[in-house]
Amino acid sequence: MLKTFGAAAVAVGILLAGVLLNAGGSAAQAQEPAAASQPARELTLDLGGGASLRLVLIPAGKFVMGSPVTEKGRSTKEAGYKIDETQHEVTISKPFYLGATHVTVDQFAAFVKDSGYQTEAEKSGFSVAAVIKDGKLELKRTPGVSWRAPSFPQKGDHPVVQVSWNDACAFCVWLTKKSGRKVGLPTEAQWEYACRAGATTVYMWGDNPDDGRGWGNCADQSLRKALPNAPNDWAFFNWDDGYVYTSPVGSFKPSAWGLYDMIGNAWQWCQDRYGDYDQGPVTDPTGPDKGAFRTLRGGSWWYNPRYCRSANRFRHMPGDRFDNFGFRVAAAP
Ligand SMILES: [Ca+2]
Repeated sequence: MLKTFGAAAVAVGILLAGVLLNAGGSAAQAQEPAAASQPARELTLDLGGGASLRLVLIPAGKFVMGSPVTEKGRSTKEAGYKIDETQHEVTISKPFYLGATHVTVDQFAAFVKDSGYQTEAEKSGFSVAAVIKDGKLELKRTPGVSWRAPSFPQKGDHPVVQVSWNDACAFCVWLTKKSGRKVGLPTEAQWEYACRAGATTVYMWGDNPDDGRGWGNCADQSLRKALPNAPNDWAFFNWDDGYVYTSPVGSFKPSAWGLYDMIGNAWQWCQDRYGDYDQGPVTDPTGPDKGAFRTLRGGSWWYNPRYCRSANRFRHMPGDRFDNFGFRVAAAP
């Protein structure tokens, strides 16, 4: 289900300078005193206007990225999918900070207020809205839809949506300037490492999607009730998380590493271009050098168990934005 992004709302946006985080130790800020001790467990960045953004320290370490061929829901050639989750060992050589939650509407508003930035949806005057009508979810190119007005009500503590990869990078460039600290989108490897938080199972809570109650806001029974006429092959989690659309960030259980909503709520843009993984063991991979698509992770409020797996990969053009595309930021210690 839910793979039907037919109308790719491609807007060629500003091309931002790379905001890659883990390319090396150069990410550390020169003006900071050489730390004799470990970086602090948490970091809070001031966004101005009373808004702030909290990040948690993710330790350096090693993990197996991707999924075993036996994993239920994994892409198969038979199902017409690309095999893109080949398991390989990844070393994350340095600790890094990752946003405890998605960037919220209020946090994004602080950026817009300070910078005057207009998102790609705003500049082009339209976006693709996810509209529930006659018991079905439809994607419609709609004038006036943007992060300020997605196609459902949101409050300030919900994840900002209708933001493109370019928009998310613009936020990171702004916050880098404002905070004096290198801020960017996480790489796919950083994201999956942090999502797993040591777990080797399909989901951070285990292998069974039905055990995920209380962990996040996905395509659950609330959404199912709103979509009585959904196609028969659409799958839903068997639990009810109470939300049809997005939920306030931090509403569900944090992971073992203190991160909220790594699965569900809104897709999270990652830095990398989409492509095949390296075959062998790698350290701090940053994705392929070429390729039009950028990656997203984590599933969202309208995505089913298959798409909410820790190893699942999703991709879109950097100008695309939808009612379930958001992001969280990473920062160097
Ligand atoms: Ca839900």
